[in-house]
Amino acid sequence: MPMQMGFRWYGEGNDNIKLSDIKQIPGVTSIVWALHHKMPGEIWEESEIAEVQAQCEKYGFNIDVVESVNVHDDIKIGLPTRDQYIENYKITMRNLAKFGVKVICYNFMPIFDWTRSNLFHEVGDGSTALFYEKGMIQDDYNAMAKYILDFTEKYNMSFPGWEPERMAKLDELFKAYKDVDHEKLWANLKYFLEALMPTCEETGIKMAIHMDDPPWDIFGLPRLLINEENIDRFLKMVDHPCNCLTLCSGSLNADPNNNVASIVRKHCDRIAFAHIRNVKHFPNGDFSEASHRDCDGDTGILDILKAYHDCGYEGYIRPDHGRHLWGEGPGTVRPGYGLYDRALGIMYMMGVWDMLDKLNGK
Ligand SMILES: [Mn+2]
Repeated sequence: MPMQMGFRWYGEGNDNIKLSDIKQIPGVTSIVWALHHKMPGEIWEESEIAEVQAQCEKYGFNIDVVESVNVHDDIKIGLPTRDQYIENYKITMRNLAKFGVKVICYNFMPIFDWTRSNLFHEVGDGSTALFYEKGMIQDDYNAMAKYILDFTEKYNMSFPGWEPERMAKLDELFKAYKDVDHEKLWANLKYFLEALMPTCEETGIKMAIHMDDPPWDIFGLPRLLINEENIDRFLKMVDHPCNCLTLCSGSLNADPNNNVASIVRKHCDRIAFAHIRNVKHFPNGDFSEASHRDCDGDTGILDILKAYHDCGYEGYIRPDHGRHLWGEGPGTVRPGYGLYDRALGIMYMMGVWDMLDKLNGK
């Protein structure tokens, strides 16, 4: 079985991109989806899952990969209430398995999900991309949250991990995380995963943790999935074939010291889901997202794809964020999730992959 190409889709009425558009991109077999109206900790009901499956099935897509089932803060903080939320998570896993779901992507970042200082930064060719200005993301978490939330409000969107209900209680959340240092967060992650592994065995679902984005502590909050050493620790900590990675090349390579291709070669059997994204670095530590073409950024896209191919990767793969092109912009597109650049990214990846197949006589 070859690798399986996916495309992230935010759902009917929640995404301007239509499944019929995605159908026209060569090679896509999986819709990467989620129930975006669900708060962390809520149970995903069978009827809701069935609806998405029926929509995707109409176009011949499977719904094998969910991104994400978000983890409740009480689990990350390690509060006694976490057990109830873990039980809810298991019910959601069982419900998802009934519809063929095989991989759950999630993250374990305290309070903030992915973080950027500009969602529509001019790249220089007329397109825009997500941008991270290091100097802007230092102490004032309220200012950063305000930038994102003003944007979501203005364009009537919500971003996963940036639920306005949670963000309204930022000061409270920071207080709740006050004693959660790196070691405490590792312990809470271990507790969560050890509780879920029997349900993974029962359902066949792999839990695939996304890398932290960006891969360093922000606003004094600890982050764990940031480099090869910590990935080694994570996989050893719960050494189970269902404890897997969503290896996000863009997240990791925001730190230029990370060599994503070497991590692929080391842990290919534990990568359930691959995100391919290119990042361009600036000398002062800022970074911009870039097209998937290898030479447009510094991530080493060709080396990464070759590593997956050499290892006989059979998991799921998707283009991660793309630039906004050809009229895509604020109000018409989810930042990073336009149609065109991700479609171009898929064609680039497919071109590389097909050639590697050919050179290897496949
Ligand atoms: Mn990613």
